Amino acid sequence: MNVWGTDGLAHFYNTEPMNDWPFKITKNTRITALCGAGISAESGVPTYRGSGGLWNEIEVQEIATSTGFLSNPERGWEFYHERRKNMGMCKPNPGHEALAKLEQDGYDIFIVTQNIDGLQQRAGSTKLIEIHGSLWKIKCSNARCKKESQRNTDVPIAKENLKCDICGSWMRPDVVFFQEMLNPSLMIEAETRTRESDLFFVIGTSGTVYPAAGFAQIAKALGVPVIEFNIEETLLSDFNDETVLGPSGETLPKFLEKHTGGEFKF
Ligand code: BJW
Repeated sequence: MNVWGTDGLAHFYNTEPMNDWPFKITKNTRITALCGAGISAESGVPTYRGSGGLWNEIEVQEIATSTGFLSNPERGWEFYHERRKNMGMCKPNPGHEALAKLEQDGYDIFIVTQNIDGLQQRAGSTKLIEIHGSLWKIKCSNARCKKESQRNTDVPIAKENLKCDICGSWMRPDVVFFQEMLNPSLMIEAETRTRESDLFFVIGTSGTVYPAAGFAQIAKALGVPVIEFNIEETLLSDFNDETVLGPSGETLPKFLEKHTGGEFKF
């Protein structure tokens, strides 16, 4: 389907790998992929928004903000322990694996993921930054405390480890809550890479959360081709050159095989 956007440019909504897209991906093509919860949906990880979305079930202000979480840390940890338990049972899917294999085959792919589940690293991607943190790291909730963020995969975390051993404050998941700044050095890395890209993928994100969604807009403004992979149109669809509709575990491998001229095989 070919749709004319408000900017007067043609926007393509495809359910099949594009036959007419002229771009050939080679090992010199610098690809950046902005990923969101949708890429993990086929692994069984719930998305945040839309039907079945995690945020429909909870009061976001009470859990996913610093003041909400610290107003009742036991309730907050109950929520995050449950997610650790569920996510720990999930496995990477073909969408994660296709991006990981692309890197392993020598293609220049860099991932800016909003996901905290660690599934892309488990699939084998290493050139990746987690801009919203990780469910598998914890840190002290006292910003002035010197304790460093640490990896912790316990489910549940033992009660004594939920208090900082330096200052006694509550530990919290090392994720980015609403109204919290994202790590500035990761922001610079993401923006620099976006600006240097030849091709930009937007995979499984609703594009509602900033500053993450802004990277797709930066890429577009710089004339970098932006290709979206999603099961439906999003707020970013009008900024994209193409939207490939369908589950990313199916569309991504096909797309990559097709647009490398068959050189990449999944
Ligand atoms: C598939 C699929 C399949 C399904 N295949 N696809 C007004 C305007 C602009 C900004 C703001 C504003 N008001 C407030 C803000 C700032 C705020 C923000 O953006 N809010 C918006 C909601 C409006 N941003 C922040 O607060 C950020 N910090 C910040 O801005 O600091 C400065 C500041 C300081 C002081 C005051 C205000 C600002 C921080 C954002 C942190 C986000 N944190 C979370 C939680 C992480 C921890 C946890 O998980 O518990 O990160 S929120 C949640 O959303 C999570 C995600 O990473 C993030 C993005 O969600 P994502 O990945 O896009 O998921 P969904 O569910 O939204 O979409 C899934 C998509 O997949 C859908 O499109 C499906 O169709 C698709 N899909 N199956 C392909 N098989």
